[in-house]
Amino acid sequence: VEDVEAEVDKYTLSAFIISHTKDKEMTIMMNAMQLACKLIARAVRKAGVANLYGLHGSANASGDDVKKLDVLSNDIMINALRNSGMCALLVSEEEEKPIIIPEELRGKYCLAFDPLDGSSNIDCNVSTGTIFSVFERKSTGEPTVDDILRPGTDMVAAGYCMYGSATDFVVTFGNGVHRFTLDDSVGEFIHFGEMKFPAKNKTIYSCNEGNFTLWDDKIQKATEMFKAGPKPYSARYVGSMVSDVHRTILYGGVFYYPADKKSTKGKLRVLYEGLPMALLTEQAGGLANTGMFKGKLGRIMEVIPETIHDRCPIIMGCERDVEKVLAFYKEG
Ligand code: P6P
Repeated sequence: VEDVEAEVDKYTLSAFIISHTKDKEMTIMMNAMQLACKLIARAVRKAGVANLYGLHGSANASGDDVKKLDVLSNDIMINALRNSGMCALLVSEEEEKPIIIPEELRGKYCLAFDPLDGSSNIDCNVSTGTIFSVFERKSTGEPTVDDILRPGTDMVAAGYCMYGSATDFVVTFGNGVHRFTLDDSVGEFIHFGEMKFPAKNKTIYSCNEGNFTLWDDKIQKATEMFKAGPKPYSARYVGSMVSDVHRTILYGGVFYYPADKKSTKGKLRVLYEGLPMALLTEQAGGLANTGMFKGKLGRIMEVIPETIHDRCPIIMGCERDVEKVLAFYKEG
């Protein structure tokens, strides 16, 4: 009995959103979001194997074509959010153009999401995730991209769902970061607690060093500093942004995907990678900076995307380590 009582005392994500936001429309929209993440989690857990069948060009047992997981995840996200009746415009990494919700199903939220970030890792069973950012439209009438081509400081919520050894849902409404873990036996995300950078941050740097020769000399020097010591940092890089950011907030350290000679804006997308992860990082007590971008150092939160798939450089993590990287720019 005690265990059950203890479980009941813990918040489910739904109960948390209601009590934390006291906003009916946000609650309805976030219920659709969590349903989508539960369905994607189930597909990822099951379809990893199905994907192997898919790799041999065969159909699955029921004779259907095996949908690539990222296409399936995209369909799940779009259907759930559209049917919630709370959204006006959706931007997906999988969709070239924004999705305008039909008038009869339209609500006040504009969302950008990557339905399955890091999906290239599925075939080797490395963790992946769904990342989302939420804006509240200011305009009326027909929604346009201007409703979402806005700075991160306009976001009203952001989060991700990580499909790893457990399924973790992490979200902020601008008042702290909260982590939930999926209890499959009841199909509920159970509140795990508030997520913050640790008081004592581990010395970890996380980047794709294969790009080293393409980086500017400041990023190269910062990376050499982490490796040189006096106590060398540990290198940790999953190659799935959700996993690298989740570990960075929980353990400390710095994750960076800087601009380079080939990609002058970096690789990661503003609306559904940079901005949501920057809000979460800042809300957890860290820093999220672009490094030298458009002639200045600046908060990722102040970047305004020029197009819905625009990119920006990323340096995010605990204050100690982000400042160590930025110091090379400040020294000139
Ligand atoms: P690279 C995954 O493809 C992704 O978009 C992010 O999840 C990840 O941080 C990054 O790209 C990895 O890129 O060039 O190191 O493979």
